Amino acid sequence: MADGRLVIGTQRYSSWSLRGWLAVRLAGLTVDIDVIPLAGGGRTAALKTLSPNGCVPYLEHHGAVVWDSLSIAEYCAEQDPDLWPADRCARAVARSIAAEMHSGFHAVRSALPMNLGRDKRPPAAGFDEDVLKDIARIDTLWTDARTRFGQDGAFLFGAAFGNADAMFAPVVARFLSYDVPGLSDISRQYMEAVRQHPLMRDWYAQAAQEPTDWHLDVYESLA
Ligand SMILES: N[C@@H](CCC(=O)N[C@@H](CS)C(=O)NCC(=O)O)C(=O)O
Repeated sequence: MADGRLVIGTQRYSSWSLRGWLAVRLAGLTVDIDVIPLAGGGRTAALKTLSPNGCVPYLEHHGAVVWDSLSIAEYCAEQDPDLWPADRCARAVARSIAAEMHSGFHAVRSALPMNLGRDKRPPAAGFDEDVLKDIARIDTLWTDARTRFGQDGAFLFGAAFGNADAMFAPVVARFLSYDVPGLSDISRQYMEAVRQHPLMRDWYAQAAQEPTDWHLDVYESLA
């Protein structure tokens, strides 16, 4: 019997859901996963009466109610502290970059929406200055974390795929599908490691099984 449930949106598109789902799976919570097809533009009626903020991801676990991806990541780290690095200074950086992802990078998020079905190609309109600035900042964060803290493995803070990687996993998906320019070799290797992580393979496989009538023109028609 499950200890609760995690509600997520269409896996093809829902970048915030991916973050919450990764944290829940990494922590090994035994919860049912309910997928709700998103309507696009924040107008998914079924969510408005479901979660306190009308959004996914949304977690119920042993009587606790948790919404918002970063809160879910923190809740999961209470169950499994290894989701953050053990070293205090590394952990401070991991939390900071996870928070920076959560509150920032608006240009990348709006110009390059996650669509796991998109073939690897740049947007027809190219990359504007704000998007390139976000890409450069993310490249710096990844390169810095990998160089300073990640030497003993393939992820930002080493061998373990943790909360910081979970927060950036949808960015990896975007950077791959929009074939973004200007990334260091270190970032490119990191993206490949994230893409090949078993949980990411699972997520992509599940997304590929979603009914095609869940596809949204607003994302599919992006040239
Ligand atoms: N800050 C929130 C953002 C969550 C969010 O915007 N989720 C989107 C799906 S990716 C959503 O639920 N939108 C509402 C809707 O489709 O009605 C978080 O980190 O979880």
